[in-house]
Amino acid sequence: MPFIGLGRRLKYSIANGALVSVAALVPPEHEVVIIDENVEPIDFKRLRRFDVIGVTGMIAQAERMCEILRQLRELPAMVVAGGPFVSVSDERFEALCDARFIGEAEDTWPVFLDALATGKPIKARYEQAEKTDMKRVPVPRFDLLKRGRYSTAPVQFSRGCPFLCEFCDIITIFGRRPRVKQPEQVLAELDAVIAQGFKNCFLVDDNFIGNKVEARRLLRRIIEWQELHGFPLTFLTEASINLANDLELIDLMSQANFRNVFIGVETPREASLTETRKHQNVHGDSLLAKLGRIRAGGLRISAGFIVGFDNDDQGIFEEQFEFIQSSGIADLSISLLTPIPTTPLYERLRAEDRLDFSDPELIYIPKQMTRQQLKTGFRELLNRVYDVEAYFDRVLGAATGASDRRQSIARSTPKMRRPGFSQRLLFSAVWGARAVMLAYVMAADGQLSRHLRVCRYVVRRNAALGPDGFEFGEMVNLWITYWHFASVTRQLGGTLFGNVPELLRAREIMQS
Ligand code: B12
Ligand code: SF4
Repeated sequence: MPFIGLGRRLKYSIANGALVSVAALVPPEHEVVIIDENVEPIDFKRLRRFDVIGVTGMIAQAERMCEILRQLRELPAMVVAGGPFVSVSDERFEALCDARFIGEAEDTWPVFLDALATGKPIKARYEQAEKTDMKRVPVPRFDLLKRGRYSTAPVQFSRGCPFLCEFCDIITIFGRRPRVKQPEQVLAELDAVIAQGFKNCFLVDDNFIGNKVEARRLLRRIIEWQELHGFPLTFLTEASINLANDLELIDLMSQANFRNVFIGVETPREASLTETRKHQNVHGDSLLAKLGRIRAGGLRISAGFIVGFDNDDQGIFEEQFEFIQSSGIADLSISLLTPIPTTPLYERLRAEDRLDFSDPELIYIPKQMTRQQLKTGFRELLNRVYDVEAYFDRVLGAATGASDRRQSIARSTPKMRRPGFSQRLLFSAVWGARAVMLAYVMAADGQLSRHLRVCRYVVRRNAALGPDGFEFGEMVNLWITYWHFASVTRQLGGTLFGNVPELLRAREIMQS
């Protein structure tokens, strides 16, 4: 998602991991070019000179993938498709490309390229017999990413997750036994990442702590690496909430300069968590207590929430709103429950005859609400959560104890270079300029006076927090982040929001 901060498209935040990983599997005698529509338009004429064109994407990009594949069919190249969405619905791409790649491609992609180069027959469908041995995965081709277009590099440590969440396709694509790279491999990737000028790194594992022993082993090596290089990288990742039960792991993450962790909180309603087999969120103490421990360890939390479980009735929207406000989580995504093919949820709804593709926004029949009630409640919840006052209420509400957390981070990373006075002055000037730009964008959108009113209230509340309050730069950053998320929410409010690709729907209609 491009960062909609200051009215124009800033750098796309995270480079996609598949692009650089699949490129690294191509033998060196071939030339590889990465084209990422998130940062540049596709020049179809230029594509005429290529022999093979591969397309990747996830469910939210499925429509666009199909449009692109249709246009590519007009070119002389061999056209192939792979990635998360193809992996769960490959037959839907049958007519759109010459070959589909299901799941991981470390074995199949080189076999395909070799067949092509040596004139052997090509198959229409490739699927690995065995899961990839992560110890053999080469360093991704970060050097092929357009420099300066991304803020964050993708590095993958593990694949697979031990949990059982009913809606999740990670376990159907990658399996439940987490497979990991060796620390040396990851460190080599970090070297390659900083060589390309990156300062931020997303460990793009779906659950970084799927194997806690290995995660600890890696973190210790990352800490040494950071100290050796003067802490050149900040990290963010995704993890299951049982991270809260392992204070040592949280501390190691903090020492390794992990700043943010995305957690699938999903819902405060226990019956819904149990229904969806997200038992790790129910076990032990409350969700709020767990989130509090992770935050106290120095990690900022972003989170995902879902509405539309069978145990969700119309009261869920208020319950989610109250929970979200008391959680203090600033950056969050809320989704409608989406049955992805291959998942146990998809199969269950099919068995219950509740898949219904007549509504492109919601492809199943909810249990305790009409579809319209669920969609309206979802939209209203999004708008409430991203109302500017609600946003700052929860951010400031969670700030208590922030100075202790800052001190604990400073203790965890004693060898990290802290900015001197002149550097701090420069940062303030930069943030000041950004604040002015943001005000300009808000004025153009007719929202400046409302934000200025809220700003006065926020500044007063922030001052009352004393040492726990946010510094000027942090506050501007929060406001820009708010603007980004609120803009995205506004876009979602008026258009399709259910992550349900038309292609999926059309196919199912044809089948029924
Ligand atoms: C980082 C990430 C993001 C980033 C995106 C960054 C980016 N620029 O793409 C952010 C945070 C923005 C994001 C957002 C979303 N994401 Co996301 N995301 C991921 C995550 C964690 C890592 C992706 C990655 O880099 N993987 C590493 C690469 C190496 O793995 P891979 O893509 O599977 O590639 C391998 C094979 O698939 C294959 N392959 C892949 N492509 C191709 C192409 C060819 C030609 C070939 C031969 C092979 C091949 O080879 C690779 C090596 O084996 C994945 C989960 C995961 N672990 O992969 C989810 C995931 C892709 N996201 C998912 C979802 C649902 C979303 C959202 C819709 C969530 C939401 N409700 O809002 C949004 C959509 C955003 C949008 N509008 O585009 C789902 C997709 C489900 C599906 N089956 O399509 C996943 C799988 C997670 C999940 N199960 O929930 N996401
Ligand atoms: S914890 Fe996350 S990755 Fe693991 S099964 Fe549940 S949703 Fe999927």
